[in-house]
Amino acid sequence: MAETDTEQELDLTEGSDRHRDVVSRHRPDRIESVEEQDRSITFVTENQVELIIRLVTPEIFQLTYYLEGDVRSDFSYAIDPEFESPEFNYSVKQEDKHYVIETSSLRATVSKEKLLVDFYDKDGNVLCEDEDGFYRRESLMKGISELKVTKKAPRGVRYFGLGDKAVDVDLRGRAYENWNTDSYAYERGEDPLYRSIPFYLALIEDRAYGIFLDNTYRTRFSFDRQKDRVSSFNARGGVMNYYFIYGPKLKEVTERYTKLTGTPEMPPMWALGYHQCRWSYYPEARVRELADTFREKKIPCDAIYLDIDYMDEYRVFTWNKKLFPDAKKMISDLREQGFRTIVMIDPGVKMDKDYFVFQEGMDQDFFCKRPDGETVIAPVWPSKCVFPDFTQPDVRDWWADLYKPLVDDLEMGGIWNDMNEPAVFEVKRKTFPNDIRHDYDGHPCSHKKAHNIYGMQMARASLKGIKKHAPDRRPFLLTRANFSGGQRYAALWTGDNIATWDHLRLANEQCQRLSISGYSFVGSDVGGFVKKPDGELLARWMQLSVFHPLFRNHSMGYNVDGAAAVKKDQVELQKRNTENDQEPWCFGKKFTEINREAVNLRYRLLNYLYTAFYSYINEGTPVLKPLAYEDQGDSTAAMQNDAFLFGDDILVSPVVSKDKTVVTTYLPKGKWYHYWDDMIFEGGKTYDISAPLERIPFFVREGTVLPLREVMQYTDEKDPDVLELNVYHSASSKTSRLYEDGEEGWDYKNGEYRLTNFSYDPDEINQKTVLSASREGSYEPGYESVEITFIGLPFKPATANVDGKEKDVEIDDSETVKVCRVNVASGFEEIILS
Ligand code: NBV
Repeated sequence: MAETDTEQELDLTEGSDRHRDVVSRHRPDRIESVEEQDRSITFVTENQVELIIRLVTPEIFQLTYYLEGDVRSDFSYAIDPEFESPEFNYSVKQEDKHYVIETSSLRATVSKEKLLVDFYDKDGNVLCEDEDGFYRRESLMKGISELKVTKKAPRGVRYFGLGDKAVDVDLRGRAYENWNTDSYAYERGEDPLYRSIPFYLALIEDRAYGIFLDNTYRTRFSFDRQKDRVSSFNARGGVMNYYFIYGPKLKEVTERYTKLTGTPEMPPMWALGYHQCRWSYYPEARVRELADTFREKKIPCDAIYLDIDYMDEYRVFTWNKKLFPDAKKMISDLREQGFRTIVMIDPGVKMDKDYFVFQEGMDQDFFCKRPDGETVIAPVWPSKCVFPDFTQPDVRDWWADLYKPLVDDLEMGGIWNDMNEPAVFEVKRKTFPNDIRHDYDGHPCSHKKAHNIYGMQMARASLKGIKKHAPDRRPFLLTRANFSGGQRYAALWTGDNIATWDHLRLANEQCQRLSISGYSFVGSDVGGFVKKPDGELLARWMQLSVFHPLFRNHSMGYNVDGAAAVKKDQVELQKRNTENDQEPWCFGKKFTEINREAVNLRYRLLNYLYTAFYSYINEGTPVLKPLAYEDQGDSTAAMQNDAFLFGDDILVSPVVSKDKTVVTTYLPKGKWYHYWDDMIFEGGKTYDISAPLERIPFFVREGTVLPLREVMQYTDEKDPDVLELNVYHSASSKTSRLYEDGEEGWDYKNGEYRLTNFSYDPDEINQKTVLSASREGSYEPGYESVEITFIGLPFKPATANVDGKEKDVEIDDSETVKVCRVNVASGFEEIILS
């Protein structure tokens, strides 16, 4: 096995007995001792490599490797502090060549000779085998420079996940790095990007497992890159500490990883509405005009963003009074019109002795420092900046309180954290030097270790502030940089993309990938951040993003520095320039209509999306899933990049190429209803589906009860009068659910929610079908009646029996599908159609 490092450091100059550096390498040899305690089994080899296998759940094993003299700390930012290991049985046995650890789901063997670890399912099928296993390299001058585990990558194994990598769905054949990087105008394949999620999934035949490397240093994952059937993951320091997470379903692996690293709380419903952003909307008159245009044109919208220019020369937590003379009044007027305002806060604090944030931070010694104690000063928007060390609890508390005027006094709807990789201008490296010091919550370290979690800890501090100063409202926070576990704190967008068709495809792939990597509250800059889309590209992007959890149109626009504009008295210029506009109405009447319909569709689907969030938050189920998640034994499904699942029962086939009005799409097995015309498609086949400009093709799984909400101009415009339910007939039974609550505030945590479990039970032989509903929770929704449409019935019902009473039904017996409508009370329990 070739070493991955070079031998340079040894510098064996003839005649000298001194070396530039002294390197040592470690690979475990024979096991010398084994000890078992509290679900942890410790193996020590003759050359003093120690492996601890901790059984976290029957499906999750944590593997940690140490060497003699290592400091042991199990501190992790990624693992959800609320995660609890259950009680379960397991055994440890000794065989000829191995130790065998077994739970009800998973078996791991540890070879006596080389400490190689292999994983099997309970039937003995191979899941994952060490190739070379553990390796560590360190040197006198650099300390630990490589920690690595090498595994076999058998033919046919597919790899998924790893967060936001800008590549097709299967990761095989490449290596990827995790190092949070400001990647303005990134291209397909560019790596690393803004965030680090060192978690991947593998599918071997139809068995899935995942690996989460809980290490915040720069990490690298390689999936059969050299076509040598080897995969590996390594870190540039710290401890080799990874979790093996068994499925066997891909969905279960994602769910288990997500539970381990945590989920956010239910978002406010408005955050799932449409958002409009731009760099930057100013002055106030422009923001008001924007808001009025949405309402005039009847395009629903719930949130408007203010990018950096609202600040006083980019000083965070201040306002440019010339551009926004009365922010409080503007925000409250916007609220009256149904908009939430969201403002940007960056980590860089302007160095200015007359600026309170700088003064307070300096007085309390809260900014990041160099090893010898100097404060780090680096250029970002306000030129020279200092940076809070968000890894210090006191700093986070201070930062949280800085939000009081924004969220309490001004009742800001949400906060947007940008540039928190942290991004630094002018230097090639784009960020801090490696030797900057961080507290790391009482485990002091260098930036090498803290870089990837800097943005995450900023988001954590921001969330704390928003929650503390608006305790009755649900927070909305958007962040750019993050790390595994950071999904607990903030939604995220994929960064500075470009208005090209390939970026539309990438947005689709990146959002799917983030979602299966535990991060479901995601979206892209709709229309592209850099450059201007044409009407068609924007329309297709809007249509795709109807199905992305975060639906936000954002662009660079015609970007004139706000502060400079004020100085040069050019505010009017910014106001008037429309050259690069990409709001939904900017491409003529036809496209305005198409975009309005897309946003309307989003608002129709909000209850369904909200229910998908409920599953995400409570069960870790990803909101977006590649088709491999639908049928992982189906190799055609596993190869699809464009089509994806939205929630459990909708399959979306977006148009991601120019001039295309037909999409070729594979449908996995089962029957699927084309939403637009209720045509039924038999899965397991590929179809050409008509996709005129005004429509994105999507399909509903047979047997589904799909809630559809009344379109409003913003989510809390009024209580809906009715809820519609589309019931898509299937020959066999299926359950669906609908989660509802107050859509804002915390009452749902005290039981004020309503979870309706629907069961659709057809009896085709007797030409009968039953829809039943059972409910839990005390929430009473605002609507009183439910309009139910049964679609695709194979017979023509004569009556509906609703909770024991006969009711009229309305039949629409078109040639292709039989549709039957019934109106019932919102608390109905059973409908029998016969
Ligand atoms: O604050 C300006 C932009 C913002 O609009 C964008 O969404 C961020 O990703 N920000 C980056 C800084 C400058 C980018 C060139």
